[in-house]
Amino acid sequence: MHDKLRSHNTVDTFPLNGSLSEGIEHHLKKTLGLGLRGVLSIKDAVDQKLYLHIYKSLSLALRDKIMDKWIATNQEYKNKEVKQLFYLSAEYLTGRFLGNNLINLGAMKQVRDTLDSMGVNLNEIEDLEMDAGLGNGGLGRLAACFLDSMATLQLPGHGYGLRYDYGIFRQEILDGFQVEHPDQWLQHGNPWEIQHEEDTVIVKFGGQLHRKNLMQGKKKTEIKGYEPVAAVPFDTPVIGFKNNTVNTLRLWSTSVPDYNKFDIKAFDKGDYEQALKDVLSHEDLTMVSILYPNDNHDPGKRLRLSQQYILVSASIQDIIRSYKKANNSFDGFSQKVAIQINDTHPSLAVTELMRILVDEEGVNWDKAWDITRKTCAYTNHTVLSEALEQWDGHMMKELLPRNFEIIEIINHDFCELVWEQYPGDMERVRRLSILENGKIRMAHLAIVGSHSMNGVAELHTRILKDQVFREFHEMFPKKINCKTNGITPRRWLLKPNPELANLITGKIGEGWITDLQELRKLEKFVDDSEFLNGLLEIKRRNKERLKDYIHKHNPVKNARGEIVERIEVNPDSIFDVQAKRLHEYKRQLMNALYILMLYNELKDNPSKEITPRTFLFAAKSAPGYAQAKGIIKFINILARLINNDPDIRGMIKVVFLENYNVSLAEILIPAADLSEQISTAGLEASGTGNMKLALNGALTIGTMDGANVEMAEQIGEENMFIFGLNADEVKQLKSGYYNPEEICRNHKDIQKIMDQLCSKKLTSIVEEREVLHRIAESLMREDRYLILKDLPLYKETQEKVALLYQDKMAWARKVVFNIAGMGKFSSDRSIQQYSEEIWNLQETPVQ
Ligand code: 26W
Repeated sequence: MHDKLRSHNTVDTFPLNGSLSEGIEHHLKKTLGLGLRGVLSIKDAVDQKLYLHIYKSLSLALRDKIMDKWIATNQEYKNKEVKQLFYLSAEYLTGRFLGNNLINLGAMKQVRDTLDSMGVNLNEIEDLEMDAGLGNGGLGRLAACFLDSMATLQLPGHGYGLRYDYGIFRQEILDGFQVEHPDQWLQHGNPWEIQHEEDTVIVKFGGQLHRKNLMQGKKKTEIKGYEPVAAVPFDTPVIGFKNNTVNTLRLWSTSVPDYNKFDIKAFDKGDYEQALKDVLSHEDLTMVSILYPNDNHDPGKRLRLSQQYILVSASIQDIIRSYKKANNSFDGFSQKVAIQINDTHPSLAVTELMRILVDEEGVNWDKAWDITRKTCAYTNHTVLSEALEQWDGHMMKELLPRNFEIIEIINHDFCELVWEQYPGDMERVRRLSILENGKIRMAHLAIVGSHSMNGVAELHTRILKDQVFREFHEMFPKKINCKTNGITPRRWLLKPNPELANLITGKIGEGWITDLQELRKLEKFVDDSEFLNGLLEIKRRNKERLKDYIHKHNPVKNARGEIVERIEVNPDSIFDVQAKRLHEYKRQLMNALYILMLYNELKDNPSKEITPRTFLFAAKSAPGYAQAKGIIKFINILARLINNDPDIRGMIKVVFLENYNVSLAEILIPAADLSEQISTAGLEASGTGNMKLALNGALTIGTMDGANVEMAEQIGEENMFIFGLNADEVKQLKSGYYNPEEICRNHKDIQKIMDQLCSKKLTSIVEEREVLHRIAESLMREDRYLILKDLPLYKETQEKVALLYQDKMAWARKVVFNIAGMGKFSSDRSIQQYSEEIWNLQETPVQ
């Protein structure tokens, strides 16, 4: 029934001319060796139910088809000697490749038809692919959207990252608790990547520094007695939308994994060193690499520092190697190369570029420093202090002696500069210094070593300039700038919501796919009832698809993993979605407290009728983040209580969706009516889920935080549900007087839920009571994120949502304004701005 929801009718542009079947058969028979067991055709593979093999050989056959464009793209960049951008990121949350590549290639329909004619359903094949989950959340997904946009805009831009053996953990919810499993995304191999052993580089750890005297009093620094680690690159094609550009995502691998030795108990407790101990082939340097599952929290671990250095050193060596093939002087380096540092995780790029230029290429220090700053630019993604990376100086000195020394020199020169500009102001020097109290402040290094630092939304950038990095802004008033985040409309509308994509194309043509501002034209149709009904019907079908998914794939499980109950949701209810990493500042807890208040109201007034609502949560918590894990448990306690209470008459339902990842997002987001973007104002740098949900026709309930502010500008505040303190008010309140107990005294309904959390009313299980108690305590003691403060207004606003939902047409009209206002939030626009204002790239079409 749902096939229609997964096929779209943009026109195919990439002729396969029947050669695809030949390609698939070739790979089935020969590459995968199935010829030996009598598989000579696709039909044979179908008969033997070898679907995974069909997935693999289809992907390999498509990769073959892409190869010519990939080669041509590289050639074009080389021949034209264009400037190239290298995006350095510790995370890429790409999700699955097959469907996206088919769309961007313009080959979806042919492949679907080819497979159909052999009795194979493309959707089922797509579902066999494992998600590439090499990221935690927003930052990693942004990197993936940016790659898509660079290729679509025909810009010479590539990604460098790490080929983690384990990506973000697979989450299971057992008895309401989060349980983590290792993500073995490579267990069936990865047909999209190509290993390039010939480009292996050596990354050096530890050792001692030696000075060699050269002529004219010059000195050279060498590292002796270091421990070498080989980094092997794996390349994945990044295909532009219906053009000839194929850029490269190059991920570095250092390992041959041994999954059996992984200590999952230690992993669960947040102890990654211990978890990996037995998997390491070296004493302390990892051979197996794993994504650190922390979002906005700096663990300060040695293993993470070595990962970051492998990424940085291998990438910079690679960049310089290819630069030298075409150039014999470093004078023009910054005119040919741009490096974007995605948060501070790869900020050692600054010192590594200096090290190679000075120590290995013989460039003098001042010139190298000039080149480095002109080449590097840094993006900040967070203002939370616990997320701003600081490395222990001793650790860095031991692991990376020369890079540490270079930091000391850079810092010395920089502090001198501050002192010159602000003579006598020693305190200021201390505040700005890169090294302080034995720690290295990586953001300071990144700012000093770059020509640009950007925030990811206007409000966030303002906070960087006025608060977090105010004195840097004072010194370098042109350096800090804003590049508001965006999302790719290919992955976030065209692919996951083909019916909506078709409806839109039917009204305004398909220009929006590569020029999202075109969506503005939809405003003309706000009074077109056929269009409005179309929107509502499509939403309804997407909700049914999610309903089926939940029934099939998201049952309630007990502690032993046995299925206790299948969940039925009501597609006529409001699908109220909060999907994002679990973090206190994102305030999933405020949402949950509101649910408890609503539940109480229904219990107190047994005949009360409300707009039926399904509260959908999807969130992973960092394994070592106890408070966040407690909130997951709380939501699941609520779900058990409410979903099984006959008094509620099915009017509210709470569902926690297990293992949120890109593929689940592609099902969840098109089905959402309401998008929860309720962070404490000033703390969410941008958010990008807010954009994905609005683009798919969900209305937003949110605070004036991150990119919500700019969404309100584009959509019209009257078409969103904005509530709560703004960033200035939050700042004021935090520096003044705030007493959560007072809120309880003034609001009976809030007092009641606090009492419930502290009593035996919600659960009789001791362990669960402790969880609830800890939550109540955090709220009453400090309420750092001002949840109780914003709760009354949040509740009021939720009541407005419920009322509006009763008027289908009024709701649909707002949906139109939401979709129509999303043009600004295409990552194509973001990338265009990076390119023009930071990187200075040239659009380079491939013939
Ligand atoms: C050192 C540990 C660590 C790990 C990840 C610190 C910080 C991070 C990231 C910065 C967390 C992250 O993903 N931030 C999100 O980035 C998105 C893309 O810019 C923004 O939309 C989100 O608001 C921001 O939280």
